[in-house]
Amino acid sequence: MPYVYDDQNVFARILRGEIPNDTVMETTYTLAFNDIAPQAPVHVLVIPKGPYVCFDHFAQDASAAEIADFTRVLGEICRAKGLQPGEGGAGYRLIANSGRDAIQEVPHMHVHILGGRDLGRMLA
Ligand code: D5M
Repeated sequence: MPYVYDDQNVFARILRGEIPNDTVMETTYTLAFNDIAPQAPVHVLVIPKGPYVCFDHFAQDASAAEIADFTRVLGEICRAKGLQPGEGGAGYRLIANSGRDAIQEVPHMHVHILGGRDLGRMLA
């Protein structure tokens, strides 16, 4: 089945400047902003600027440059927030809810960066 992108979703509207956001970092291909309902002291959403519905759509259709940029932004934010476990930070969790079973609310590919507290075990 082809991916169908709904350009009225809230992140599409943020990208068009129709809704404000609390930007953390912006590059040519990627935007990162604070989650409106933070679940941890650090809760940043990282989205590609392209119209991708979910992670597998992004992985399939995005260019190598978009994917590299997105991945680098994720790492840069983890470091900028002091979360990097190798250098004194206490770690972080990346989550990409995709589709119905994951209860993806916003149908624009995004990765949550969570950190700044003990996040507990996710897989039990
Ligand atoms: O999570 C979607 C996330 O998007 C959820 O944590 C709330 C957040 N959200 C929704 N609207 C906004 C705006 N306007 N700014 C910032 N964050 C927002 P999901 O993975 O789809 O379940």
